[in-house]
Amino acid sequence: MKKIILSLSLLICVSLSSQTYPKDWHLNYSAKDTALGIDLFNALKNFPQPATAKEIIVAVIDDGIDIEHEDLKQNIWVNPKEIPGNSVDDDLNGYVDDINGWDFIGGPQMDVEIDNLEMTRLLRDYIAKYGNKTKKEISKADRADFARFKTIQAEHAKKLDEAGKNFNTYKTIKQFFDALEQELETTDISAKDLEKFNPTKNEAKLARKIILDQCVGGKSTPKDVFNDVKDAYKHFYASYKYQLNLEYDPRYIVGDNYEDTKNRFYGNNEVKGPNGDHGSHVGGIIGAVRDNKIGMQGISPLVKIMVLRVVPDGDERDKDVANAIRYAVDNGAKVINMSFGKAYSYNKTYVDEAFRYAESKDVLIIHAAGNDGKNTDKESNFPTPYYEDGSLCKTWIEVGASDRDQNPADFSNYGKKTVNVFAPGVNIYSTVINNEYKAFSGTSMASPVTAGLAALIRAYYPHLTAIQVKQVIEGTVVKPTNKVRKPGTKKKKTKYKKLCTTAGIINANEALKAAAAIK
Ligand SMILES: [Ca+2]
Ligand SMILES: [Ca+2]
Ligand SMILES: [Ca+2]
Ligand SMILES: [Ca+2]
Repeated sequence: MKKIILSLSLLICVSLSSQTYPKDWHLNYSAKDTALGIDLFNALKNFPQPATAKEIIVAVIDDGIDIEHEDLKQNIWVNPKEIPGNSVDDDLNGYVDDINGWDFIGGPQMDVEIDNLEMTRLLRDYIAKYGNKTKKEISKADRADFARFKTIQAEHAKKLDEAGKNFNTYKTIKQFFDALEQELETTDISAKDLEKFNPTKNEAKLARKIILDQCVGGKSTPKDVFNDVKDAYKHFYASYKYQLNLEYDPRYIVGDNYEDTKNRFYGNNEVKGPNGDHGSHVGGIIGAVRDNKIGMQGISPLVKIMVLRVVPDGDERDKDVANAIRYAVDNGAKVINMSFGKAYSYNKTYVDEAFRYAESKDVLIIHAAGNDGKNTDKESNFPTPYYEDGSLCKTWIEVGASDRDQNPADFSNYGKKTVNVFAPGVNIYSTVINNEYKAFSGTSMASPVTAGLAALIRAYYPHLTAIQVKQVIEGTVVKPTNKVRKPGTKKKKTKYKKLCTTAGIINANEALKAAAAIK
């Protein structure tokens, strides 16, 4: 599931104000401006592009990308051997008219927008298998499986209950806000003007009060609060009505035989999908056009973004993740970014096989650690670099998120054994659909900062293997030694060495220095 850290709960709404964060802070390294990013500007100055440099394809497995975006278009991968629009699979890779990548969650008629959480899909299968059987009726061989069923069932019931309550709360709040918007005829109003406005309806009066309370101190505008409420309503609507709904299964849209993992060839070639904000943001961090004086700057100047649409509003499916990995590897990607994750896996064996394939083909995999403020040494965030036999994928980097002060983000997952590095992931300004730009926070943003650096290193020093690039990035982190707030807690203190394997935050200048020294 892709998770942008939005201020979803209005009642504790603190709009993340992008104004207080310099737009390119994540590329800088300035204590004076409290913009402690990856020091890319110095890196590019200190290490000019070698004559042997070559363009690197980065596959972005996400919810789609706006390939027409003014600041992305030039850097979107184009399949050189495929003729567009002739309904022929010219390059014989199994995908018809795959010009910029592939959409694994689309069908002949439309695309999947919202899907279940994995726990919902697992529970549906378990109910079919065990129904109302009690523990006594279960054979010894099935006991462990049955226990997993019961755990998932209890967790699902709890989530559904919470989602239902939140949905009803926001339904009411949204009615208030809609009433106010109707009277105002806009949401684009200053707090000052809203203060002078006298709504007639009681509902609108309540909304006005909520908004003005949120705008105290000037960190949020009324428009921010309107948008927060709309986003929160949409979020809980999707989660209650679809993601957790056992009756809802959108896979018919794709039309594949879902259980048949041998067939990798399904989906459609339209890669933007119904939204694509998240994927476009991720793509921009890696490879927005650097020298065009518009929008923002990506990290690598020599990059093409391959678009693989796999992530719905809900949990991505293992089958699609595995097939996207194989597509990326077979069509030339040297780095794969995965800014998604989930609490349960449906078919880990199948995903493992795809990662083993990527590892064997020298492809680097960068994965977001997740946004639950939890320790992934104890609770997995799938996919994981650990194969079922316990061995480790050697070309994988797991990434937590840091802020402009080099603190770990309070939402970031961490793990002394399971997270490798931290990278900037708070208020990152980047591209979203329809030629727009927004600041998002999440390990979803920290992962492409790392993937961008990996792409830069592989572009400048193409003789380095994926394992060497991983070693370079991990071996050159900046290691803050001070005590920092432990993610997911209010007051607990910890140190970076307890949060990840390398004890630090990635740094482009140090990484290029180390990479240049490898002959
Ligand atoms: Ca093709
Ligand atoms: Ca074609
Ligand atoms: Ca599509
Ligand atoms: Ca630009």
